[in-house]
Amino acid sequence: MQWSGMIRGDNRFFQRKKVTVVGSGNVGATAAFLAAQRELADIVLLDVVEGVPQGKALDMYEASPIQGYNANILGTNDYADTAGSDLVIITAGIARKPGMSRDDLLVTNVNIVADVTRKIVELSPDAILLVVTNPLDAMVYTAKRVSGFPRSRVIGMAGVLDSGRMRSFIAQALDVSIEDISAFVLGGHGDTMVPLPRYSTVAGVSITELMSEAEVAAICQRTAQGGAEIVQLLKTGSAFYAPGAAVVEMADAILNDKNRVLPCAAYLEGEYGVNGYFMGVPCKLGGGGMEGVVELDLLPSEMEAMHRSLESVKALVAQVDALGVF
Ligand code: A3D
Repeated sequence: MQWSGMIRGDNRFFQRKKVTVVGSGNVGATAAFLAAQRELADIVLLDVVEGVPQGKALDMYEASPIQGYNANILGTNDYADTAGSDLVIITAGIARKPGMSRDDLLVTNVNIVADVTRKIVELSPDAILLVVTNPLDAMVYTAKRVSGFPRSRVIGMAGVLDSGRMRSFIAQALDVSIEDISAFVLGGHGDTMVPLPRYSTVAGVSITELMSEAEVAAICQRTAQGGAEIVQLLKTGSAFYAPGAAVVEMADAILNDKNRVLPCAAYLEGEYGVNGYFMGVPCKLGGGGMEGVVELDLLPSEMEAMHRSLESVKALVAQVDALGVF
């Protein structure tokens, strides 16, 4: 058999959209694998550790004929390979272990995220940055400050994961399909996150009409502690399957310009009475990134919970500012 006029080698790579995943640990590798399986883009997996991104990328590529997906996956330690990325997912940093809160990671991770962001934006000035590293609200703030990108192109992942956890607990409690459940968890990605039962529904019916107050409260409590529950069980690190899936849900909305309405950490400019901080709010997510904030009519008690959560975000941001990394 003979082919003519074929484009080969380097020219063939990156005809699709290009996604870089920085950090080839648990979340990064899971997100890369899920994104490849959905054929969202060609993927560059980068890490500081030599061999690991290369090994994981090759392993994923070797799974492609078995699973039947077309995506090039490159593992690297060299930022030159990330040039011209459309979307960059930042998962680099340390994860928590039992007894640690997300906030305990701040000092180590702020330097890592600042360094990664500097190197990424130099070679991908038009990219959309999707930050995952914890403490999320402070790390996405760091990426915004360092990159100088508009708010549409710096987004944090947290709400999709937290809402996913809430949806799974609702499905279990009511014994109904996860397909008919939606949920919204807003606020910061910490113990003060704000699950919104009124806006969490089964086939459009609020769970406040389907469960007792005590059952709703138990679900909200388990949602807010969802990350710690997994850390307690794993003992060596934190969750990665659901976080990886949440990242890919957002990547899909962006790369395929879906205009989904998803809870994301967005830089607020007056919405919800917040100015100059990242908070989890419903956003329109499409080809331009964070294309708009959806302002829900919150009850005074819900608004109070948002502002309590804002206080913890502010405390984290003050710590970042005090470290003088910018
Ligand atoms: P882990 O499996 O330890 O992977 C982190 C990876 O980052 C490792 O492979 C490191 O080698 C790599 N790394 C460290 N420094 C650098 C650097 N300067 N440049 C490039 N790579 C580097 O952790 P994980 O994947 O489980 O978690 C990663 C981060 O995501 C942690 O901070 C977690 O807390 C966070 N996380 C956030 C959520 C949210 O919902 C926001 C969920 C799950 C995990």
